[in-house]
Amino acid sequence: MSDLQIVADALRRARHLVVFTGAGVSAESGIPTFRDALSGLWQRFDPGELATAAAFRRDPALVWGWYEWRRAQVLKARPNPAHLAIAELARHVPQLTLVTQNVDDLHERAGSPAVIHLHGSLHQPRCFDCQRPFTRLAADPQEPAKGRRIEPPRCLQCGGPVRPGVVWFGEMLPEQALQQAFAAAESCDLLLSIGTSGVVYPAAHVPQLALDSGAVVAHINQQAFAPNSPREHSLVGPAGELVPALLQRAGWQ
Ligand code: BV8
Ligand code: ZN
Repeated sequence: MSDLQIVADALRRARHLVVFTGAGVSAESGIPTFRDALSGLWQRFDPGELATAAAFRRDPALVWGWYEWRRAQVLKARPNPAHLAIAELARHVPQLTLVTQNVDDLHERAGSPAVIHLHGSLHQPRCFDCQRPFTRLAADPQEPAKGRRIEPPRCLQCGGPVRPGVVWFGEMLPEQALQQAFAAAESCDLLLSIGTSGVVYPAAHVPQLALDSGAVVAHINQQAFAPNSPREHSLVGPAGELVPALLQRAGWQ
């Protein structure tokens, strides 16, 4: 029996499904993945260098410009068939917990009701100094021309620089989101890991926790994953094709 059918059968039987997504689920919406966010405007910067508080302190306009460039892309993008199929899954399984590492809002715009954002969101900026939410974000961000920097807006209360509402390297993840994700991984019977390279921790613990807790884990990725257990499967291909195919094989579409 094909891996696709094995996973589709596990999907039909699932009482509690966890869907864990990374940048690959938004790739077919035209959003560069974290690794190839280097392409285009930013190939001369290492995102691991830009996605840090130190980089923001050093050059707030460069980092703010990078995030505004990314936010402009998200606002222009549309959910793709993978986001839509994940939202559809919630209408068929008794319980679905959606956990994402992505900072875009494409899951929400595809209709997924509750999204656990482990690494925050581009759409919730806050003051770098006093942490107050900043609610005056431009509806249509200026797209920085090649290398142009954009001075971040100033906090209305304390005048501090506004930062993106994302979790940077070296920063703690939101405690409640992380606990919810771990608890769901420990109690699910199937976890679909979609479009993630699984290199960033502690988020990358989630699929392993599900596997260690006895769940079936399926990696949906353009790259093949070498399974470590008979309960681990690798479905190779674009998420925009494979997730709808799973829905069909489960007889739900
Ligand atoms: C923490 C938000 C601890 C920002 C992100 C030294 C100092 C400090 C910390 C560390 C350190 N060394 C290691 C660490 C830990 C560090 C870490 O794990 N580093 C890695 C690089 C080794 N982690 C942290 O720093 C975390 N915090 O540890 O705090 C602490 C303890 C005490 C006190 C204080 C702190 C915080 C990490 C959060 C970083 N923020 N995002 C932003 O977006 O700018 S991470 C970012 O990259 C993403 O959110 C994601 O999590 C991660 C990986 O990206 P992916 O989503 O997997 O995307 P990627 O491009 O890698 O892969 C895409 C995949 O999709 C590929 O597999 C590809 O094949 C596939 N694909 C592509 N197209 C498709 C597809 N699949 C299907 N269909 C397609 N069409
Ligand atoms: Zn402030």
